[in-house]
Amino acid sequence: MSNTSVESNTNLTLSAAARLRALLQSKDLSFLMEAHNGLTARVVAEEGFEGIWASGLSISSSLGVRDRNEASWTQVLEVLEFMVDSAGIPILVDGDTGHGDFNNVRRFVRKLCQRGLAGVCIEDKQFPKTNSFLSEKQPLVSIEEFAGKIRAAQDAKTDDNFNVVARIEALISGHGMPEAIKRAEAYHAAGADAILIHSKRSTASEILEFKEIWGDRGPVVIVPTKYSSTPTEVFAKAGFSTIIWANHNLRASLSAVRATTRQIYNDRSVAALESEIATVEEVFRMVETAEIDEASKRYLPAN
Ligand code: SPV
Ligand code: MG
Repeated sequence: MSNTSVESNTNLTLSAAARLRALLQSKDLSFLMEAHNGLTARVVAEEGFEGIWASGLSISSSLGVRDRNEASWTQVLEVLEFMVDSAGIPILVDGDTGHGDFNNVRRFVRKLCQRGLAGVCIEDKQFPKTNSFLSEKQPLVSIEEFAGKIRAAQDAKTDDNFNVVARIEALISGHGMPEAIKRAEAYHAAGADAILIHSKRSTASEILEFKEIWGDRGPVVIVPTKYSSTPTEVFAKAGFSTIIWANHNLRASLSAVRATTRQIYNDRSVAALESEIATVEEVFRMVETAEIDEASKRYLPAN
């Protein structure tokens, strides 16, 4: 566990957006770890990650709804605000399609800037989106329409360092490499700070081919969920900017909660679990409960 605290992280001179920008632009491979609420954001920061992926799949699933814009964007914003408050490291928001047209994108981006989010990733599918691993041939918006959304996001941001990542779904939707490259060029020209090329193949061949053609025209972000067995070194060598580990805390939580609930139900007792699960003291520590006692000394009357 790294020695991080919300206090020390938020006091760094660079804004969260500037720190994410540095990660995206760094020659070294960077990593964003998924979180979906304030507590998981805190875990990710404590374990040493330099940035967070606020996953749409994970946030919506943790709310018990589908990754299909069922949670409204203001409901997502509420979750993001808790994450910013507890993380202290930059958060890249999974902005889905931008929650509508260019105008929704503008309002969403302004709100993300106001709440201290470091960047947004928007994808070139149609609203309401559905998760990329579901169904074939999901419809895309035109290149022109999506380029307009990127320009709208860049024009709307109120922090110059806020990052706009353009996510290409052409490979996911079966449109092939030439279309993916064409889209990357258009989104780059429209001002995207980075391209996220998504793939649902079980090998990395597709995204490696994309990177080979794309070269070093701008940072490229990948999400190795389906091609998870490819060694990370391969991505580093190919010159990718950033890897997103997109949903693993949500999936780990689901397994742990399922196993715990099942065991308690079957045992009709919690005795066997006590040594396996986080202590109540650890929960108090994670949310800095002791700080209240310190503050009480400063702010409450002595008697
Ligand atoms: C998410 O984490 O919500 C993503 C990544 O968008 S994926 O689920 O792979 O599409
Ligand atoms: Mg998503």
